[in-house]
Amino acid sequence: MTQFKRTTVTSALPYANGPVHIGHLAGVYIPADIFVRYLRLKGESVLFVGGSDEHGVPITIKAKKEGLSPQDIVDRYHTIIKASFEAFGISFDVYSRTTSKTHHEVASEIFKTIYDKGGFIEQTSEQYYDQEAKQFLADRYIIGTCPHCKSEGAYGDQCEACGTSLNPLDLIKPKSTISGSTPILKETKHWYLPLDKHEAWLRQWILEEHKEWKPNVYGQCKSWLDMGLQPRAVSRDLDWGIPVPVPGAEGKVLYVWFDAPIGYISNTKELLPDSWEQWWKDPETRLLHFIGKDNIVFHCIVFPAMLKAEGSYILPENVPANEFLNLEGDKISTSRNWAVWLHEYLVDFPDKQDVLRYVLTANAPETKDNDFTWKDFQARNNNELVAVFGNFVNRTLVLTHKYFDGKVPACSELSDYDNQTLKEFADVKQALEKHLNVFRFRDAQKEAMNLARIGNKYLADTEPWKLAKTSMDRVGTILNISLQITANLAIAFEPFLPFTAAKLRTLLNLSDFVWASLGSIDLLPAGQLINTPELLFEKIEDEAIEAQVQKLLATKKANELEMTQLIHPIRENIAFEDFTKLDIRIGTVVDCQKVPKADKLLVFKIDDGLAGRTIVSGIAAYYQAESLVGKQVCFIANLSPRKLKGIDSEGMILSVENTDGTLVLLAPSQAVVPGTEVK
Ligand code: B3M
Ligand code: ZN
Repeated sequence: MTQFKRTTVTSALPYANGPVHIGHLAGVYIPADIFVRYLRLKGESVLFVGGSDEHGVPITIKAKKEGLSPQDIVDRYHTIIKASFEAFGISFDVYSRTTSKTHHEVASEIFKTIYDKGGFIEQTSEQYYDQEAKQFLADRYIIGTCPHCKSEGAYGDQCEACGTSLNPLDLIKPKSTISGSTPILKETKHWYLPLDKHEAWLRQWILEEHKEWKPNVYGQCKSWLDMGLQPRAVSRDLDWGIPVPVPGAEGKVLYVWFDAPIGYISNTKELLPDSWEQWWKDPETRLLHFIGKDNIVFHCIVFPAMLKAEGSYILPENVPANEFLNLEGDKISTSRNWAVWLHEYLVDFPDKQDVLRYVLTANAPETKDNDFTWKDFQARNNNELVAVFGNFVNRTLVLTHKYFDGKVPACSELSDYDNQTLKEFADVKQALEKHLNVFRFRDAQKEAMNLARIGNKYLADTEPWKLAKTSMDRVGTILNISLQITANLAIAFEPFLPFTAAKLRTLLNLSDFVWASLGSIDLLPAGQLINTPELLFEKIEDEAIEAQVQKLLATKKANELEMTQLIHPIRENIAFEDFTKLDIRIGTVVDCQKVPKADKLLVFKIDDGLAGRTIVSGIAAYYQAESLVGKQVCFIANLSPRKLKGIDSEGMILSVENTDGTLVLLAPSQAVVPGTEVK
């Protein structure tokens, strides 16, 4: 085991194309902040680096939509994001941005070094080009019909109706979203990082030397490595980003995932122009990346390969990635506005940053996706923060003022019960460290809360308010112990609830404030003055929770309304005679099979009341063939027969297309005689 001299902690750089929400906080920024605060409290040397990710196509699309420049967009969101992090006490040493001059320089230099060492390969491929706009089209700038579900408006990289990832070349009837014209294919050259050449050492380094990584991280890396790594393009044809700094690269910029992780380095350099290298190049520095699960491959495979190719950097020691946080049972989504936005939370719940920090850590998606609900938020606040932590501290402080004029009383003889309580609480430090050292923040916070539970129980059991008439010595001892526990809470909770810890520190005039003192029962000397008590937490009423639930319901309604707008406008009127030309009938399915070598097709044998007929239908993705036997369907009986995959299809089975692109078969609401006509 290497003994590290210092720790560089990075947290993913959020895209500056929208504000940040509770999912970001729970998955990345709170865990990183807890860890950093813990190390600082231990007196370790640590640097916490953050920043905004300001390049990439989504930002250019947003800018176009709003008629602004990409710079306007990133300026707006960088400011909002930075302010949200500050408000929640995310204690970055530096929070900068990838549009900074330093970043452009550092990213270009790293690219050039790798390039000069022959670390890239150049490849030419055909990509869509908009002749009117005179530019190559990023995948997101091309829309067309999805080759899978046939819905319109699928993007070049993904169909949002059926969720399939696409290659832009597969889109049917592709259109440029910039000019509306049909793009042509044109050759373009790009630089690729040959990950295949890095595979061997990556395998050894991750799979053999880092078995301690979290199972979700290790597992994802293993499956990428087992699939075999391919060269990855690190440049794009785009006019927003860092120009590729080599000859023959006009109109090309670095791919956003190439420059973004370098942002960690640039931001360090911006803060520490003279000593940044020790945080990135000294083997005695421990590098940790806090990220969400969607970023694992970039931080465990691509970025390390870049750093290795460059040659002078250290590699991460660990990448404690989290899973996702859902909101009230649904995936958090920026485009559907399904989120609790931090800047809005601060308006609705002013000065309650620690409540959200507490709930998000208690529910952190450390090993699996987790759910945030407003009911749980309320319950944890009222039953844990108010009823246990707040109640204990408040009673202790109020009683100290009542019986001892706000001065810490002396401790006299200890009872067996006192000793038992002190023993219990002596274990807390070790328990906390055990979890914190391996990034198990939920369990760690539970241990900190356990300290408050110990205190609360101690006060409830000893009932000092009943002893005031008989033995003030005893009251003094109980309150001394309770005050020492309170002081310990200020230390134990500093990483988790920094605002509350600071308040406690002030209330107690606590000067000895280091992690090493955790567990001590001499934090507050007898006679020390305690300030006037102030409530640490307050109850959250049903109305406040109901308002949040209503807000989400309104979002849901708005989203549904938007869905219905996907329904196509009514087509041109037709004459009645035109309708009567269609012979639509009901039949019963007597047999149904998959068509070999055609994953979308089913072949039906239909009882049509006459001789029976065969119809091929593209519905295999939505139904099991066997399950349809015996069902009635609706079909067009007089459509000219067509050959599909070598089978004569005599008609067409009718179905409806849902707004999500799925197909549902039409049937009469009760069984009818096969062959009856639809009128
Ligand atoms: N901006 C993706 C994200 O926000 C990306 C992270 C970059 S970390 C270098 O999820
Ligand atoms: Zn689709």
